[in-house]
Amino acid sequence: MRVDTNASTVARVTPPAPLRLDALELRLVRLPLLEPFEVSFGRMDSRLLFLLRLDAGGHSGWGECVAFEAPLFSYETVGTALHVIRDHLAPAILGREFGDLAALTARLAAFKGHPMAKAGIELAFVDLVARLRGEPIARVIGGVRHKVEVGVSLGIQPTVDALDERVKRYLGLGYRRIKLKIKPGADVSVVAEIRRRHPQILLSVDANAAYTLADAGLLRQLDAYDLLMIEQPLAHDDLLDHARLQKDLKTAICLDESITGHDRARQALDTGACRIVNMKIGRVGGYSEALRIHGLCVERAVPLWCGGMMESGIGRAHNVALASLPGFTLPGDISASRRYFERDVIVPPVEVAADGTVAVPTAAGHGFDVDLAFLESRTESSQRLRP
Ligand code: OSB
Ligand code: MG
Repeated sequence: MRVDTNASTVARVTPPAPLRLDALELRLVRLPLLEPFEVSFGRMDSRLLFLLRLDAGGHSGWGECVAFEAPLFSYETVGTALHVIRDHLAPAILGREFGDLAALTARLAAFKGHPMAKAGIELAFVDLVARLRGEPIARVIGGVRHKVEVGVSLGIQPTVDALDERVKRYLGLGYRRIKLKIKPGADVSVVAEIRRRHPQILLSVDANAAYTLADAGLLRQLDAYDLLMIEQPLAHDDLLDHARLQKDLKTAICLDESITGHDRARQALDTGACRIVNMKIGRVGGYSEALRIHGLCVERAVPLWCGGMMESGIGRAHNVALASLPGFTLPGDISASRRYFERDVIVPPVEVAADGTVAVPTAAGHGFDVDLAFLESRTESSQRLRP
């Protein structure tokens, strides 16, 4: 398949008529996690969700800013995103007309960095455009699948038995790939034992930047366990050391944190820093950049999959739409709502079918109803921005 990566030929996300943006609502909602989630940089017991509603001409679209509370994944936080959106991005777009997504992206591009803040706005814009067109987001962006394959990301556990109990649970639910979070001291021996107990499964690990090149010997030991990939072993902003490491590893490196946009993805592939790409719309700054990276990966036949940021159903629904694009060839970290939350902010919740897939919604926009009463009951703060 040949897909043109020229930005101008990426699917144009166009409303029926130019959209004048009337208001932007920013809402912080806290949901408890069903169980704590531990990764190499820390542990979370609840998720502070940052939801955005963009209004235009009496219609609205929903987005989610996936930043965490602390700058442990990347430099962004809920606090920095709130500031950047309220004081810079919203004033630049509210009261203005946009003929398509590219125009919105161009307007936001003047501001350096802060991809998760920008993406929150782009998500709401694309939901709004799709609703106005009466089409699901997947169709608007060029999706081709009716369902997407999913895997699960399992947090670090106190014992291998506790981890294995979860591996079995999610395999039993149909999930097609198991990803184990690792950190120094909880890596090779854990992977060895899970692989011994499950010789055939699609298995990967994610270090969330916990190692350095000095650990190359340890990371090479992972080559013995037939892993699909090692995700982000080295620093969050590194490419060059990953390229050196990849030369010495049989296992494919997948970059997550390091891929902050299209040019970084291109540089990663040009230098051999990774053989697989993790896509997160938030991390790369929104749909426009995500679509360009998708085109790049298709053009170069690089395996691509959709990562997750423990999103509410709103961000999750956007991920499902994105993963319906043809270049998403590996199972995504797109779990069911109940993998993290007892109750989600959308109805119905996202469900994983017994065959390890999530259905791509066919209703307009992101395809779900937002449970406004529940949202209101869990809201810690909200503000409505106007031109
Ligand atoms: O690196 O993908 C990651 C969770 C928190 C921070 C970083 C990551 C993750 C996950 C969970 O792996 C993905 C999900 O289920 O949403
Ligand atoms: Mg990751």
